[in-house]
Amino acid sequence: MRRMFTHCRLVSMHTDIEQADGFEVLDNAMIAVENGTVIAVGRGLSIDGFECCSLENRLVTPGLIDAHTHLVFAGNRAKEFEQRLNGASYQDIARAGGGILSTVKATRESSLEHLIELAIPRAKALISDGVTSIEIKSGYGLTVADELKMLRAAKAISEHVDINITTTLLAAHTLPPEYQHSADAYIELVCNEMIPSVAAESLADAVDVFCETMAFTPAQMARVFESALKHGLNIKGHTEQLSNQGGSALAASMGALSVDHIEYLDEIGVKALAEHNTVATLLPGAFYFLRETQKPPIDLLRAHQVPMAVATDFNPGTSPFASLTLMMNMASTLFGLTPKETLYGATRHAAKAAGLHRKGQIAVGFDADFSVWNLGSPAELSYQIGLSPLHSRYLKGVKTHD
Ligand code: DI6
Ligand code: FE
Repeated sequence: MRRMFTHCRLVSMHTDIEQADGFEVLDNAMIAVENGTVIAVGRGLSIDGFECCSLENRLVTPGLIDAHTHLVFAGNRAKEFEQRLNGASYQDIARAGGGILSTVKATRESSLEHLIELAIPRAKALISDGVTSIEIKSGYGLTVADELKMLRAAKAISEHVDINITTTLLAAHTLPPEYQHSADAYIELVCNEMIPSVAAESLADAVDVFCETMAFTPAQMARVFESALKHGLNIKGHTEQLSNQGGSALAASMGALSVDHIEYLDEIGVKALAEHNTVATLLPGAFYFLRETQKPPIDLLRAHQVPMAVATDFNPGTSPFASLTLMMNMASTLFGLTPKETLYGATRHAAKAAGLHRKGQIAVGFDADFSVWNLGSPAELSYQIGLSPLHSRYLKGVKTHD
């Protein structure tokens, strides 16, 4: 299939962020696609041998990428939202057996089919926001069978809706009740049984760990990462969300694709991200919903030129928000990112965070995943919320949504 998209107002995200202040919008641009891959971009390309498709002077961006979600789960945590507003903290609720563990209980009790059924409308909500790729984590199973069930459910979503999915094993999310007094034994289970099973069945692209006083120590995280790396999986961390444990620097030094949350990251940590080319993934939904006051160190991240991704962290406990453009808005209003930084965060840098080397830009050699918008300028993407400006989406050059 050779297809030429004409009349694009193109925001390719191909230019390095350091090189330009404002958005670069190329009017009347063309995108040539062969077998799902972009083979030429620019003005005045020859259309010989191409099937032509005019995008009618609409704004075209790379398909948005949500690089951090917990889209597969059962139950909801509205009660805890209420408890927090009555004075309990996220940590208090977790200590009392609620929090992540209440979602674990509901998820364990659900069949694979039911988990898929619950996840589909969440994926559709992201899709209607212009998302073409999502990363989905496990972490609400915490047994070999239930973690595999979650990953199978995550992968199956793409059989029902047009979306590209990457999966991450987050078995080290919290300590399951069966291991309450033997964290190291649980870590052994993760390293010696879960990671090998997941790798053998190609059920995950990466392995994640929640490194926090209420979860796992940096040393335990390092053991999980060593096993992941040995099995050829990427690594990434939930780090410095509620306190500074030094997890981000350790994860970066081991080659993590990204470290996520990072409200409590210090300059030593920021320097480690810069040195190891690790993406800083900002999750403003969790910051907002937990009414956190400590902001991630945006100025330091900028000063050290650390790429920043923006993601939903969609989950029932700390970020029940299935809208990436809302997160882009929050990254601006709560953390001070410019609209341009937020679009990099939801495209090019998100691709890097998710290990998607052929996505996130509209450029030669990249997958032809793009979103077409009824918008005047790219800055408007994170400006108005709830008005569904998406016109259409293309995955590998094929139209998938109107
Ligand atoms: N940090 C978070 O914000 C999510 N996981 C994590 O490690 C929350 C997960 C949940 O509360 O269900
Ligand atoms: Fe998360």
